[in-house]
Amino acid sequence: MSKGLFITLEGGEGAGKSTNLAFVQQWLQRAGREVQVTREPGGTELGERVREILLHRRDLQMSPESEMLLMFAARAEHIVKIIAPALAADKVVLCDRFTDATYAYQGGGRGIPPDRIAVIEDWVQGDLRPDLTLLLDVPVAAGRQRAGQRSEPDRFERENNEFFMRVRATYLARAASEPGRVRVIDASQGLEKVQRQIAMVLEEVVRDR
Ligand code: T5A
Repeated sequence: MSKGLFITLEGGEGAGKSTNLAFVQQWLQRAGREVQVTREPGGTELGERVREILLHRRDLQMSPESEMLLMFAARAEHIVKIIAPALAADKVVLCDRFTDATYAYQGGGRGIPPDRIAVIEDWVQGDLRPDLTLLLDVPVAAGRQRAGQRSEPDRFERENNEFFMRVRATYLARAASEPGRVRVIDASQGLEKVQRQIAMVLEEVVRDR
């Protein structure tokens, strides 16, 4: 049986995903695992081009449905080229965002019904789902303040607080409905405390797998 493990990192703006990704990677490597780090949207040549359109092409208007389908187009390529082969080679795939982000941003944020997202999820992913999702949770105002230090906001970062409150609520609802897979990390604390929480979850979930 494959020992591959699929771990995703999720959270709203300024939650600290990039900051903590390296910590998770190092933890896994110290535990003797081979790690494939990747991200969404992105991870492949096509995916990175789609990411550029989704995040940085301010001149392009798109409907919520087009936005969602572009996320899944990038994801389909990502699964075939990167994720599935790495899992088949018994690696740990550590992915910065995955389909929970589609439910949170295109579902909660843009208002696409979750059952419509689920249809595409099943079609594109088959039975592929993350084994573990670390949801870095921070109140919207605090997260936006952290993210606000960055110079040029992307297309999502220009949305208003209500949008990000819906995103956060959707993430938390998903965590409540799948508590075994989605572990909520209180990311409003200092970095040391955040990483202590992450290490405890990794210890519990990953150590023996
Ligand atoms: N998207 C994505 C969708 O809409 N649908 C989808 O299906 C998918 C896959 C992707 C965008 O695409 C959307 C969601 C996103 O808007 P992204 O690059 O993944 O973009 O998203 P960002 O939210 O911009 O992610 P980052 O990882 O770049 O930023 P974060 O999570 O905001 O984190 P980070 O680490 O850069 O931290 C921000 C600042 O906070 C500080 C850091 O030092 C940094 O300055 N910080 C802390 N400060 C104090 N205490 C802590 N505990 C701290 N943790 C971090």
